[in-house]
Amino acid sequence: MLNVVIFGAPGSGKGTQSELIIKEYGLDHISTGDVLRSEMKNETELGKIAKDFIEKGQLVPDELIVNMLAKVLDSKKDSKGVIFDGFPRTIPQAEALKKMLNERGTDVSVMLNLQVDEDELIKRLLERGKVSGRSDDNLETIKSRLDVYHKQTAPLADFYVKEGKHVAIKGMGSIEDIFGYIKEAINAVK
Ligand code: B4P
Repeated sequence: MLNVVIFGAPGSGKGTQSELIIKEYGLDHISTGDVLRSEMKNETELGKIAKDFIEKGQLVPDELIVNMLAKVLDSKKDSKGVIFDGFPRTIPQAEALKKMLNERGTDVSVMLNLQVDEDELIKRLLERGKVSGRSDDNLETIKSRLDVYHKQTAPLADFYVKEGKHVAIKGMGSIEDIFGYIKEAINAVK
């Protein structure tokens, strides 16, 4: 299986690039952000809990995310590979993902770390906020999301460096150029 983790700060283009990767490689897509937004829309128990965290720009607790992910992963049993978009976001999530994949006889193939300057991230998210209707795309929440990213998520890069899976990707410039760098990284492990 070709399992790709797409990683980066909020607004770094994980969702945008995932769509192109799916088209090119025929992978299944698991976006924890999308799953959580759908749970919120349907006002499920998980959605109600997640809403409080997301609106404050905080991460949803690991246990809830890991249980949610295990269920989604089981629904993709016959897949030729998965792109994990927005997951893992903490070390415990990365450890849980490794265990879940190993139990299914597979592992992460590559982790793509999108590198984007902070000013550009804020600009993109404010721009998206004008049309997305997302309650977390406002300046105050964006700032706390970036703070949470630096404290809880960025240290995860080292986890994948140690696993020998980490590839830094220049995430500034045109969407097509960035996708070109991503294809090089995926083709090297496929
Ligand atoms: P996510 O849904 O994962 O979203 P994101 O980090 O905000 O955005 P992404 O990087 O996908 O940006 P996009 O491509 O859309 O998370 C939302 C929240 O859910 C989190 O804050 C957290 O609370 C919760 N959550 C999710 N997963 C979790 C987990 N595992 N554990 C705990 N909590 C979790 O790009 C952004 C914008 O930039 C778009 O408008 C796009 O058009 C634009 N753009 C993209 N590439 C561009 C480029 N090259 N140039 C110019 N603009 C570009």
